[in-house]
Amino acid sequence: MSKANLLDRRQVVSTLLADRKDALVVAGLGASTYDLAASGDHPRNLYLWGAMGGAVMIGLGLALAQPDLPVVVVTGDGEMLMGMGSLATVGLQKPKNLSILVLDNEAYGETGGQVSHTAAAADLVGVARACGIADSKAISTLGEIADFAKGMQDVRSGPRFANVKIDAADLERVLSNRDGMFVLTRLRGALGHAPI
Ligand SMILES: Cc1ncc(C[n+]2csc(CCOP(=O)(O)OP(=O)(O)O)c2C)c(N)n1
Ligand SMILES: [Mg+2]
Repeated sequence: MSKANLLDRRQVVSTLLADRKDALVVAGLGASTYDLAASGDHPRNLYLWGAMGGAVMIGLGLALAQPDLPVVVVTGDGEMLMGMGSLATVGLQKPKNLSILVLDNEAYGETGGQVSHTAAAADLVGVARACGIADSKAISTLGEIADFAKGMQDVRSGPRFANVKIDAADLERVLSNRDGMFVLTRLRGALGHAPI
């Protein structure tokens, strides 16, 4: 695909979450968290301001704890590369309600746009599939994002993984609440649980 056709990350995330219903959403640190905040704050959003490499493992924990709710992880290629081993655990556990979407700008955008491994040989779709996530694919259109969003509502057909090549533009930061306890307590409250 030519660079001109690459998707805008904010459009991807707002399309993904346009009809999110009860979904729990985990965003990787940095730009994915800004994208999630830009699509609208929500008590079922879990923003990561750190924990690079932890997004899928956190999503997996939520998915196993809440098997009747859709859980979606939206993260960057750099974050996913750091937490690549978590795909092996997802492939082992096969949580049917977990969906993972990687926003792949082939760069560590947050820290200055250093070129990432996905610009060369690293194929995250191939890794996810080889780890046992059979429903793993590359996505390149908003229509496919909308289909992925429909799929993620089916808590009996996952896990699923998709990698979408996105425009590497460095967009204005939309900041979510940075207090981790607040975000976590709010999410627990939305699920009917008392604060920790
Ligand atoms: C353990 C650790 N190493 C490095 C960093 C610095 N860091 C923060 S965001 C980031 C890049 C994230 O890249 P990616 O997930 O691809 O997100 P993008 O900004 O490109 O969307 C890095 C290296 C960090 N926060 N934690
Ligand atoms: Mg990136």
